[in-house]
Amino acid sequence: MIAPGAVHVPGWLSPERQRKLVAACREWARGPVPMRHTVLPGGGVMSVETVCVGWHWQPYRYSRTADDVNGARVADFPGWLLELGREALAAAYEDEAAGAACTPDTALINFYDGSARMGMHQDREERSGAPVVSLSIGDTCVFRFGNTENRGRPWTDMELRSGDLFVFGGDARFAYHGVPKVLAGTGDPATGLRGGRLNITLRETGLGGVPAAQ
Ligand SMILES: O=C(O)CCC(=O)C(=O)O
Repeated sequence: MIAPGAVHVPGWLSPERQRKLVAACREWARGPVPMRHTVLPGGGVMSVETVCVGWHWQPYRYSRTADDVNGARVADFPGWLLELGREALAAAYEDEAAGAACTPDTALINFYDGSARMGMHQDREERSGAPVVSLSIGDTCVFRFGNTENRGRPWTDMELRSGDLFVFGGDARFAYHGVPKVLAGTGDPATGLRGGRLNITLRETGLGGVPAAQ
C-alpha cells in the first residue's frame, strides 16, 4: 500500500490481457473520436494523446459527445471493461465487495511517447467518490503520487511497469498525481505496442442518469 486507499499491484495484467487491451485501444484510437492531444482552456496542449470510452473527458467536464474534437459520440463502454474494473478493485483491495460496489462507466486512455509527461493534478470531474483503477502497458514510467492538499510534497515516486495495476480510492481518491518521466524503450513489443506507454484509467463518473446531450 502506497497510502491508505492507494494500492499498487505489480504485474496484475497477464500478457494476454495486455495484448487484448492494446488491440481494443488501437480500435478506439481510430474513432468515432480519434485519439488526439487535448487542448487546455489556456491554449496549452497536453503532451499525451487521449481517447475516451463511455464518457468523453475534456478539461474540465464529461460529456457523451467530443465537442472539443469532432462532435461525435464516444464509443460505448463495454461490459468486459466494467468487469475488468471490478476485478481489479477486488484484487487491489482483496475484497470482492469493493469490486461489486463500483460501476466504472468511463475509460480515459492516454498514450505517452518517450517525451510525454503529465503534470500533477486531481481526478475530480467525477461526481462519485468511487476508486480510480489505473492500468499500465508498455514503457515503464515514473508515477508520482502526492497528497490531497496541493501539487507539492509530500509525494511518493514509484515505477509503473507494463501490466501494473494501481488503484486509488478512499482517503487517497483525490490525491494529486502525475507522470514526470517515461523510460523510453523499456516496453516489450509482444504487448502489441511497438513503443511508448499506454495508461487506461477506469472511473465511475456518477453521471449515469444524465441525458446524453449534456
Ligand atoms: O498515466 C498515468 O499513470 C496517470 C494518468 C492520469 O493521471 C490520468 O489519466 O488522470
